[in-house]
Amino acid sequence: MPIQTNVLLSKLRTAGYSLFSGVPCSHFADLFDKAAREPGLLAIPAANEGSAVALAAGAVLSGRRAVVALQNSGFGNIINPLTSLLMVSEIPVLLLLSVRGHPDEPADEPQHTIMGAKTMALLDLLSIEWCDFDGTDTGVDRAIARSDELFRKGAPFALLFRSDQLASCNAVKPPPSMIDYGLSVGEVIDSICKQIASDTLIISTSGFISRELFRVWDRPLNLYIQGSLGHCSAVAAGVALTAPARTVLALDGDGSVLMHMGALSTIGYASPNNLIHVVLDNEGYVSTGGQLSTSRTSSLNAVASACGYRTAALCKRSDHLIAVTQQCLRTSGPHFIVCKVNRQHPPRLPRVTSRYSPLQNKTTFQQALHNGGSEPAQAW
Ligand SMILES: Cc1ncc(C[n+]2csc(CCOP(=O)(O)OP(=O)(O)O)c2C)c(N)n1
Repeated sequence: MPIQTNVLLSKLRTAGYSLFSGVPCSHFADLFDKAAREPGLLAIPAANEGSAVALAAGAVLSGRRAVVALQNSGFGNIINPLTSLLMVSEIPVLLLLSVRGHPDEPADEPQHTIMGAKTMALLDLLSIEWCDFDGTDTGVDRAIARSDELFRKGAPFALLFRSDQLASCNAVKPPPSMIDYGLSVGEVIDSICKQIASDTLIISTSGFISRELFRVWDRPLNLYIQGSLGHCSAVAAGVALTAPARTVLALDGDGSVLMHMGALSTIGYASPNNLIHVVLDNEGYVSTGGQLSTSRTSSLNAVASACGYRTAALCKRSDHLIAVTQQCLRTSGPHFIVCKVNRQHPPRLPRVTSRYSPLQNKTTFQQALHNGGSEPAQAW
């Protein structure tokens, strides 16, 4: 039996939780939106799970109770602040941890396999007490009561959620301004793919953006990064720096680029002149249900420019995007293009994994890269 998101949030409020942060998961489709509307709860979307934990720690230091919601793929992002700040200093937070890829569940996407099987073991290894949510109201009460006891001892507690355990899993309705952007992700990818040379290497980020590239122009020179959220641009920069004769296109999302924004500084410093970094900015986490990101209040192109990219542009219209892409193709990079996009995708967007495992995609990409380039092949 699922529990209503509202019920969960009101129980947390009653127990004294007044700060909510985290990074979404599709298991938490409306949790972030409802938390933002919950009276008395300060709900702040974080760019990275680690910063959500740190934000929560700050709130606890000033006397609040804080809860952080995250997917188990973001567990790796919190291990450092959890162990080296919260646990050693006895700053307690409650974690709502969604579990993707658990071996008991129907097969999930391959990027979840290892973390799905190891989440509980990792929590045990770190001596973090946890319990599996049983889907009932009393299950929440019990978890909150146990978290209360651990709060008094300064220890964290994790409540684990599986799919369909939160009832109102409706897609979040974005404010109208976001729907108004003329271009869709598919249209932007189509437009750019029509302009680039056929041997351009494309590295795309997790979720719908990779699935759109796969739908629009699947080819061996595409590397679809379906996990490792936020690392697409660094992988692309690594390829660009070591295969300087090739043009490399990174197709990133706003949630993704925000998650590891330090990569922009690395790229500006290393300055691969053959890199074009495109951010498809729909101002939210559309792949996990459309929760808001913080990109609306951040000028990503200004950040890229300040980090040392040679050019940085903001596009909202097709003709401008074409002109900017042409300019990027004619001149030395690294280039950065933020393209504001709406949230429309075709129904039944195909999954990359319907055709390739991550290993097959990597092998095909690597072979295609070496066949078309001047660098010697190194297979592993
Ligand atoms: C470290 C980590 N945290 C959370 C997730 C869950 N997740 C998968 S795709 C996604 C949304 C990415 O948003 P964005 O880059 O803006 O692309 P969009 O989905 O909006 O196209 C999230 C949060 C994840 N895969 N990894």
